[in-house]
Amino acid sequence: MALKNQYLADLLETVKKRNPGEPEFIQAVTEVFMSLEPVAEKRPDLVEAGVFERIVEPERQIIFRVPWVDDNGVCRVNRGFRIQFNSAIGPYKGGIRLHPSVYLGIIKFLGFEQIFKNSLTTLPMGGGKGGSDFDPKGKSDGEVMRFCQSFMTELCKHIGPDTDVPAGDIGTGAREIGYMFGQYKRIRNEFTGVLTGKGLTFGGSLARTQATGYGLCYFANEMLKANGKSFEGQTVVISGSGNVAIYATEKATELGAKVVAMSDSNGYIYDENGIDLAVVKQLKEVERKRIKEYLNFHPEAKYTEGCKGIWTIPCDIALPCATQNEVDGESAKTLAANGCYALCEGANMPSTPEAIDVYFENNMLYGPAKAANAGGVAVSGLEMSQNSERLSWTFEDVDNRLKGIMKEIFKSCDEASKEYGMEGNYMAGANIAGFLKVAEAMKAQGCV
Ligand code: NDP
Ligand code: 2IT
Repeated sequence: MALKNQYLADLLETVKKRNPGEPEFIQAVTEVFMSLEPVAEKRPDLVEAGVFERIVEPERQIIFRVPWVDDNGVCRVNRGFRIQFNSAIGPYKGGIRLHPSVYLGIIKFLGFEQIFKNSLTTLPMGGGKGGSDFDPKGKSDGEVMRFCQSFMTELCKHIGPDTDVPAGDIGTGAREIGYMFGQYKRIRNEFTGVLTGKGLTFGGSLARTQATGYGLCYFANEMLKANGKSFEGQTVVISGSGNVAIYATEKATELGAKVVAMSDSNGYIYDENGIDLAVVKQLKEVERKRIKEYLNFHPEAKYTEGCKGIWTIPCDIALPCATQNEVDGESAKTLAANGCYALCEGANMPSTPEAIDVYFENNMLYGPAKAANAGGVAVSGLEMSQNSERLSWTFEDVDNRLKGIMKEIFKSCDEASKEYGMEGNYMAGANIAGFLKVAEAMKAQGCV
């Protein structure tokens, strides 16, 4: 589908020319522009203020060398990134991805999405993202620590609790955040909430570990409720077996669903009795092993090599929680043909544009990432508040606030979709509602 609004179509061409070789970034911008066409028509003041031109250009892009010494004494080199995309409504905020596939285009698409997501949370956070092509898999704790220290040795010059507050993402969990926090504190000689997702003994928030997965289910629950459905008795397929997937499985199960499949980058398990989450937690959170080993505990389950086949498992609700573009048009068609009526995104941009078309063609309920997975960064925002007031709130308090925020996010998406004549299109609703708050702030602050 092409853009009908000439102004946005021309601007998209400029973005393509200015950012060659970054298909994921172009994909993210195209999707947002498609949703914003009615806004560009209705709000010439925002066009005049140059908001659209400015919002697609990062405020700052930092790329740096990350040298570290491996266990054999060999000097290794990775590339580090931090994209400070937009600070109109608050300090830059967003995770750090450590994965061999990381390059500028991935961090830019993630940073761009983060602007709108953070805006939707109702908390004062701008958009940013960072990462490296370092692969923590198969590395010793010592190697991971030396990498993290080297990464932070450069990054600490550019971040701060009122400037830019990184957090976890793929490959960055509590271990990595701990090492990075230690190095920041050592170099800057200050104990501040400069990172979120910290350990509970040094400023971390209760419920941050659970927040993205739980928040995803809270959002999905609102979407289901608004359409006369619920998780109760439903069969759910969840891709990934990392932080988001594990806590989505936990909450979906608590809400009455049966999760029958999970995956990692090697393959997927199908357990028709429902996934035994204690086994997955032990394998993934403690032992850092492959999902295939689930069979050692449940030989009656089935394991299949490769990721894509997970979407051929019949389900009512699908929750992709692994990575970008993991659901393509063909997988989406299979899901729909097998009776899947709702898909809610835990991962960032897990659906290709072709897949999204299929969801709408089949009247599936579609919960877009920016809204559905905002629970993680929302609780990061709550961690920042707790750090500022040097207090920590109870699990129940944080979880209740998270629930309230996800409810509010669903409401904003629903209302914006109605206001702009696209009722039930929560993707358009999320893009429009997320955009408008940032756009008003950018207009008010002038051409900066
Ligand atoms: P983790 O590193 O904890 O887990 C990632 C999971 O996805 C692993 O099971 C991993 O398998 C799988 N995976 C990663 N890359 C690929 C790939 N290229 N192909 C197939 N499988 C892959 O990360 P998170 O759970 O934190 O993140 C998952 C998704 O959720 C990401 O898209 C992230 O951006 C998004 N997200 C995360 C938030 C958070 O708070 N953590 C917040 C909002 C969104 P393997 O171990 O084999 O690599
Ligand atoms: O994609 C995301 O929202 C995250 N990885 C979480 C970011 C954060 O700052 O908690």
